Amino acid sequence: LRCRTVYAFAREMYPKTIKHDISYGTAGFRTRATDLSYVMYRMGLLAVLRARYKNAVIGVMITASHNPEPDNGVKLVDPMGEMLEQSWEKWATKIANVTDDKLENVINDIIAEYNIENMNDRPEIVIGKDTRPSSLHLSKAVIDGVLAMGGKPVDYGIVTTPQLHYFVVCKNTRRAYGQPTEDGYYKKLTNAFKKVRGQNFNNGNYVNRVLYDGANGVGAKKIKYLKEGLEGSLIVDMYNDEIIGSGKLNYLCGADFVKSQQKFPTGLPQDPNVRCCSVDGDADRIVYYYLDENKKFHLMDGDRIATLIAGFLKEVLEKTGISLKLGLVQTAYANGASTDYITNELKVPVACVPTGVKHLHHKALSYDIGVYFEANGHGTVVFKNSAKEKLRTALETNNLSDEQKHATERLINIIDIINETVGDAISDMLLVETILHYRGWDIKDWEKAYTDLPNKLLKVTVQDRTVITTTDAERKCVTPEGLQAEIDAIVAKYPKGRSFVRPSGTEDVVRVYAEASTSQDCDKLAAEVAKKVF
Ligand code: NG1
Ligand code: ZN
Repeated sequence: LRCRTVYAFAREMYPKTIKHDISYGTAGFRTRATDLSYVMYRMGLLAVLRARYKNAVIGVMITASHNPEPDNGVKLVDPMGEMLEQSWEKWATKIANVTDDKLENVINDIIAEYNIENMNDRPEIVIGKDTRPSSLHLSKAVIDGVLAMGGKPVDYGIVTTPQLHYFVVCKNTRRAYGQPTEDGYYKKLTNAFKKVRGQNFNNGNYVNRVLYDGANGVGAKKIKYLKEGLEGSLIVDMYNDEIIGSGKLNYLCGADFVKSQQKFPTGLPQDPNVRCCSVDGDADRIVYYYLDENKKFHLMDGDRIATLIAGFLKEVLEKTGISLKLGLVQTAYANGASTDYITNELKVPVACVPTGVKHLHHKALSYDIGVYFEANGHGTVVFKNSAKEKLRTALETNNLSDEQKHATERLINIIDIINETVGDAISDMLLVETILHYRGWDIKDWEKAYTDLPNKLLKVTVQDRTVITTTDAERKCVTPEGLQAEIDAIVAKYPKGRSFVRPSGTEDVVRVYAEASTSQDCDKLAAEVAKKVF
């Protein structure tokens, strides 16, 4: 009977209306919201199958992050907060593209492939959505899919992507990670933050006030609750908080706008030397920035957040006297100056992996403490369970000096400020603020660590972007044959030049990245390489 419901619903309520295929990429499915109803229904079905196979709670997040408001998207969240395992991405793509009359076959194929026998189990599927007007009916489609397949939908309503990851992990760890409620999330973060900050809210050049650009999305909605928990320890002045239906989501504001345009967003007061930050449309990315006395814009992107965090963790770790392996993970888009600084000044091991959070997260887990950030501001810190254990045991055995004890306590509290399940703009903001406060730094002090090399990111539209394939963490092209040699020859002409091209995983474009010692050179380098791709 259940199966009949699955297919009857599919045909009658959520017929496949779009002929062209879509594919489950680095950010799940993402396209115009009007094309997504049947995809959402089918993702509800798939989530239940995945949950039965893993015997765990699975998450479904409805969002198109930094894309314009009329777009939407969906991604599945695996039991420990990871992105959907790669081997299931192809099933997501298959189930989304099959015609209504063949849907049953694909579902049977998945059941057979993974030998799913517990088809009567009713696993929980945790569902969240961003503030896009389309998210409401799309989440209903997911819920219908979950119900039709016999799962139990748990609808968290409008939440940030990282909140949803947090709920999934809380549920799958039987609350060891925290309470699976929004209130539990805010309490965990703000309690740890206040503990580390202590009674002195300001310190040296640090003042406890930040201007916050909510991108007119969920990040604006949620900061209101966070602020209550902060109890004045940090003053978050919010801007761009016109939420549902304003049509302004991510428009001329938000982390993606600020990073890719390298511009101050609209909607914030242009006061000189004031610390500002912007989050994106689902609040999983953050960048900091300020305008100087001459209105010149200065950006502190994901690379700079990563180096701030890694430098701090290294110092505190040394003070604990406990030996744990700290490492940092970047992608090819990290500014070369940041990589030099981490290697030569911080002397922290740094790895480079292909674009996409799943690659960064995975690599970070190979360290005891792994810091990972994409240049665009998506990142977090992950701690191995054994590392946490080691810190706690050291504290309990009580043979630490006072300095070692304070450092160990500090580190343990800081773990609770961090959302380890995925990059989280709100948690990252609290972490950055904690470190700046600890150091007594204003935003200019922070910027002094190193100087970014001028850099440029271009999009080139080509007939078929898949003809470009890459290796060496996307830094070198394998095909088309000869392209890499041409890029090498161009790059060699520019001091400190670096450039690479790769097909985007989220848009139908090829991305061209370039950096060089001057912005004129950088522009020329990017243009020359782009010409070779076109
Ligand atoms: P693509 O479109 O594959 O470059 C973009 C970002 C990634 C990541 C994903 C997912 C850049 C250059 N690329 O991927 O870092 O955030 O979107 O949202 O920023
Ligand atoms: Zn996002």
